[in-house]
Amino acid sequence: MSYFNNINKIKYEGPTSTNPFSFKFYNPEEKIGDKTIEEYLRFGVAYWHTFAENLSDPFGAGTAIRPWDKFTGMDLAKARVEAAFEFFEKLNIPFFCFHDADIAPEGDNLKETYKNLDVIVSMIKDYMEDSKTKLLWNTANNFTNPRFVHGAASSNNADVFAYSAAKVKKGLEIGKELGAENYVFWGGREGYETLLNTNLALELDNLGRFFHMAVDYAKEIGFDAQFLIEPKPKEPTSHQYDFDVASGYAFLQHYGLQDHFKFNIEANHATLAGHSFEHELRYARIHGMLGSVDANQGHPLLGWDTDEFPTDIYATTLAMYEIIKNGGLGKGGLNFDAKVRRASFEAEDLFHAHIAGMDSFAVGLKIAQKLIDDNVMDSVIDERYKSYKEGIGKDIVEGNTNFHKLEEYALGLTEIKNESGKLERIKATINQYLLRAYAGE
Ligand code: XLS
Ligand code: CA
Ligand code: CA
Repeated sequence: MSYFNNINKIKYEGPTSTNPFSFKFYNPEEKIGDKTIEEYLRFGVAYWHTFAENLSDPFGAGTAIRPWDKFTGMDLAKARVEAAFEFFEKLNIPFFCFHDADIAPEGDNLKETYKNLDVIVSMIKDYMEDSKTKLLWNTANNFTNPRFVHGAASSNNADVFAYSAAKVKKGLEIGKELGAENYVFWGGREGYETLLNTNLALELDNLGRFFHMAVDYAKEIGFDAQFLIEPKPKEPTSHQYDFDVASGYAFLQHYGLQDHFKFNIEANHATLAGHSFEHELRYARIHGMLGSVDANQGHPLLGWDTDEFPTDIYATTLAMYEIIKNGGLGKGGLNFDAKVRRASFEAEDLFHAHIAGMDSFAVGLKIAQKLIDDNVMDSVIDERYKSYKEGIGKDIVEGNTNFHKLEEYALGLTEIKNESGKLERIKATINQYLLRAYAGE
């Protein structure tokens, strides 16, 4: 059975194509440096938004019309697998990602849930044998069911801690079975509403214990995926423990976990934390902690997690700049944790959305590579920090000075001269690169 029968395989047709079902900039085989664009970008489809999302919002019922809507229960789960692999093939996408709850319905108890998962996982495994699409990461949904009302690994209820551990244990087994390259931890309810009823120290210690047990179990079963923490400052709780990369990194170091994890950075979560996307990427990169990316964007006028498909080329350029500087994403990739808008309710909108995202990142990659080849940002930064290359600055960075010597130096200064940071000049130059790319240069 075909779920998208009037849509053919999406091909690269170049920037002047008028076919909406074609890539204009994403040419998977094109080489950038020593890698193809496909190898660089490692795009993934998010199962939850694309196959399990009905586009409801807090004010209204779902609007999505999907060819698998007529099914329910396990039949629906199976139909979604069939639709997913047809979609992956038509989009020619190398990866996908899922939560346990996206692929199979929960049973009446944990044993039943495992049974449902086993059926679907073995079906996915069969489909993967005939498909080029691999599993970028899987994760446990430890936030939707009411049992997680007080959190999962940070719940006040030890039974919930145990239940959450069991779900992650199963998730690690599934990841191993399907050859997942990463395993993600997003603490959907790991946070608090108010400190008035919260034992902050115990919750954090328990989270640390939980992650150690996950590391131990993966080792025990020989599952060598990269573990990723996905920071998000709020939503659904008012304060989440993995607030941003900086606080997540402090947490990992405090609990001795920093060698076992990297970060999965989502653009919309960065903006929720009051950061730019590139801030989070840069912060992770300079600490050797950039693992993978959830490629989306927030709405500039809304302060919540709108998970839009990424179309802002300025943002994709600055993001790709960090990713190239990182030497790529290794085992990570660019997962479209993004949903079509509520008014884009037709199944073909799922294709338009992914095409837009893939083209936007392909353009971003090409422009960022040019900025790097032409040394645009590095030359600005080198010039701006030149005072640390000689004299007192060199002594500071080489550790050859102290407060006595610095005071003596400062007392001898007759004048301190600063130079312009040239922000507008830099922005104009970046625009020039963007516009030259539009002009096809
Ligand atoms: C929600 C998160 C979630 C994670 C995986 O805001 O983005 O979807 O990526 O649990
Ligand atoms: Ca995400
Ligand atoms: Ca999100």
